[in-house]
Amino acid sequence: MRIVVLAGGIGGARFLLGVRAVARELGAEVTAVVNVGDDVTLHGLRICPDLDSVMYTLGGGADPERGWGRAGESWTVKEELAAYGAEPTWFGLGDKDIATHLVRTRMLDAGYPLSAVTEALNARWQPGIRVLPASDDRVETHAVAELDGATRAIHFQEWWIRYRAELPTQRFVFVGAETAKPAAGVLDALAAADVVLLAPSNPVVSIAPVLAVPALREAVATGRAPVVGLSPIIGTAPVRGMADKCLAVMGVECTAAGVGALLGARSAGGVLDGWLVDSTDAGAAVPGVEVRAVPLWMTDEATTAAMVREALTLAGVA
Ligand code: GDP
Ligand code: FO1
Ligand code: CA
Repeated sequence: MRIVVLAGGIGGARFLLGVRAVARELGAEVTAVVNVGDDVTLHGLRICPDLDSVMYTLGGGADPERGWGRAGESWTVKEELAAYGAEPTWFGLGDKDIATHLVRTRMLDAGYPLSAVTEALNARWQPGIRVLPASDDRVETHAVAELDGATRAIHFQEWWIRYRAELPTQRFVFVGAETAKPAAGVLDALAAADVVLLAPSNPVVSIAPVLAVPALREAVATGRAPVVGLSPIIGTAPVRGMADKCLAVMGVECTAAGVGALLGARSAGGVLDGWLVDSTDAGAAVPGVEVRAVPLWMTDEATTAAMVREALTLAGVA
């Protein structure tokens, strides 16, 4: 069996731990197609937070508390940059993490596409799955927000970290998405997939920018493989993070049903055949989508693997 997972950072990475465990039982191949909308260049370094969260988590090198960056990290470079007053001081780069960005930036500058760079970085971490960026082209999430009395588009990282997702915000724009092509390997993986899973990632700033790449969305929406998503919202709150603030910008109710409706049924121009919601949200309905309620807390690899088995069953491939 071939499984393709669309994923963001921390939620996507934890979900992929469960997918990898189930894939090992089944002898299945897994390809993760990861959001690049959070990517940013700071201090001359190209930083890909979601790709790195997936790589470090599956490679056993992620910080378990923060969820992003490396375990056992030190912050000497960050302190030295701050001593120079080198902006932005609101973005913290760890010393170990910086080595990743140095290698990535050097390879990109030498002309390698992000997919090739990602493969090279992952060769060290041996994640046990194939990790692909959604696109080799620039697809960068910006927030159109009220700031200093004006309406301005700011990079997602500034909106998220510096302003804690608290600015009055009109909308998100995925800069470059319209002309972006899926990264090398993405369309082949989707064409060969037996099932496509949408990780319980932030629907607005992790899953939406992946699906904003036109040919990628088309392949998911019209492909032969069934598509099953898992809700990142349990009850009326995200399990962690600020997805509620992102959904508010979209005018979407922060519930499993609200997010399911945002993704929509494949039969109605959306991307879902099936939608898994948490047991506490039993009764949630999404027009045209088969909804099933099961425990959706990724407390450890075993509970996450159980979620993956439910998703494969709902897709009709288990
Ligand atoms: P980010 O890119 O690092 O923000 O991570 P993702 O977008 O991949 O995932 C963030 C989302 O994961 C948040 O909206 C959380 O609600 C969701 N999430 C985190 N842990 C869990 C969990 O245990 N269960 C479910 N259902 N969702 C979770
Ligand atoms: N999140 C923070 O809240 N503060 C930071 O200083 C920060 C730095 C950082 C550096 C590298 C990296 O890969 C991720 C980093 N994050 C930081 C997390 C990141 O901003 C977001 O959580 C994700 O982009 C949302 O998916
Ligand atoms: Ca993200």
